[in-house]
Amino acid sequence: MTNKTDDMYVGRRATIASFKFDENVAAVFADMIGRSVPGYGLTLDMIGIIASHYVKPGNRAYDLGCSLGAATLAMRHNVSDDCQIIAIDNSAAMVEKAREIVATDGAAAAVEVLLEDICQVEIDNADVVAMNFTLQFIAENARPALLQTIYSGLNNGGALILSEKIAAPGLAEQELLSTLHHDFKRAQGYSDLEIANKRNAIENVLIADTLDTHKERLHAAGFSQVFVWFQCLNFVSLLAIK
Ligand code: GEK
Repeated sequence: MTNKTDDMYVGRRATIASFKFDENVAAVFADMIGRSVPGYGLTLDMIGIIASHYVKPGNRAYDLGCSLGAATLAMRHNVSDDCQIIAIDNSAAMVEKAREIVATDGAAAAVEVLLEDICQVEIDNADVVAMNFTLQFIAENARPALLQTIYSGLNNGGALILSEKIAAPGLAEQELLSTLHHDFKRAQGYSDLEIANKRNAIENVLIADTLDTHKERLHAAGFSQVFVWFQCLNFVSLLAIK
């Protein structure tokens, strides 16, 4: 995978434009997400392991908001050769790069990378749907319907892997988690200015829900079992089983 260093928010500037998944972000994305999301590498490893448990030979998995296809490849390397993975993203820059990365990957399972809005696609015959840090970018009022579509498209016993940045229920906890996340990013080599610039850029773009909201929404969509399998600071991954 491409690993150009993320230097997008170095330097002082008069105004900070809203964060967009454009070609500048796509070029540094692997480095950006790896240094910004504590536990990101582990979520990928576990998506592979969870997919190997749930995706039966000949069946299908989806990666919604695939970016460069990291979760797609984690699944591809852990499912049978006759499985199919459908990876979807609505950023043309991400999809272009994801297609290149998938083409140079040697695993056998078929992968299709689609340039689509995940709120408009059909999900069908899925044993696993992975949504690794994507729901947080979907308009809040569109989230219930998307989860409903995923639920309908999953096979019985199938799994949704939902990773998200979460909001804390109280102000004190929110402040502490934000401070520790800031410390994490500083330890990854980001300066205080870069961290502040990125925070401004992403403020109204990434809208985090509380863990309770996620759980309630997943139950409302019909999922019978919903539980957290991973948490580091305010980054959580849930498994929801149909
Ligand atoms: C990973 N899962 O590396 N339709 C399709 N894609 C969308 C939409 C939408 N409506 N909205 C946002 N995206 C990846 C990381 S990144 C997370 C996912 C992050 C896409 C957007 O273009 C971007 O590629 C992705 O969702 C979110 O495991 O940057 O924190």
